Amino acid sequence: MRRAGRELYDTRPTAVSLPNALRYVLGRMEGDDVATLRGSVRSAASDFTDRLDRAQRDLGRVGANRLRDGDTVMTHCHSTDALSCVEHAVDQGKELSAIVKETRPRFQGRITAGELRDLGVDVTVIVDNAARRYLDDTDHVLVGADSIAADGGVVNKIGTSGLAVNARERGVPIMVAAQTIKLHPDTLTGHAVEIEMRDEAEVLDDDDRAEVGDVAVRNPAFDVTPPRYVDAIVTESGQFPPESIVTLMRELFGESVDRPWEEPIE
Ligand code: RUB
Repeated sequence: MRRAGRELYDTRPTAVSLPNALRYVLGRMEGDDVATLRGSVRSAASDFTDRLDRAQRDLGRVGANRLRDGDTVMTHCHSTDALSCVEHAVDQGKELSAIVKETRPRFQGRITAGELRDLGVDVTVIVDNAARRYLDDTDHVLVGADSIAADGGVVNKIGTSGLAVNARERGVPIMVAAQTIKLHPDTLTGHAVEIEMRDEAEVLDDDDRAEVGDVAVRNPAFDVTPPRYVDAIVTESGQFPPESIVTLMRELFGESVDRPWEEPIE
């Protein structure tokens, strides 16, 4: 299990939900024989997924309270936490519209567009570069997070920070929907969140490359939105101004953070 944990840990460096999940499950692994060990892991994994489902529902109820009937939200990427806020608002009988950024290079915005439409939301898809133009028609920017740092910085899909700066300039509030599993405990001790760099072929494929020629390509998957551009972080424990998220982080993790996947394999 620890070996599998290490392999999982190494898959993606930015989203902290993965190490936090490993912390939860491997930290509860106990027993002297295989059957007991297996049982403890299975039961921890099932508790964990139940808690996730509950947290997403609770968070959705909190986020929905910020949305009024007739509001338009602008989204970036695809976040199930952000969608939970919209879903609960719709359940409360509010009619909502959404302006959905397509989110190059992997177009996760298309998933968001389809799911919002299925919820009965009036959806308009735009290219990422059109966001500023449509901010005047927007009541809330609503995004998720891959990690939240102790200073309240929000790590999310590349393009979130530019959207937040533009939204602030247009006076549109920025709401981040993020379960507490997105709080990054390593940042309590000064570590920075590593930003995943992805394959350049996602930006220029072989045909594009043949046309454009020998140029450098950079494809960071995430960026950091400084806390001053974020109005509220909505969690299952209520909403927080980004600057006070550190209090919640200390409550949940204390000062020391376990890394059970790194413990020696006997
Ligand atoms: C996904 C992404 C999402 C957050 C939040 O990036 O940036 O906004 O992960 O999602 P990628 P959720 O597609 O590269 O994984 O709220 O569902 O956890």
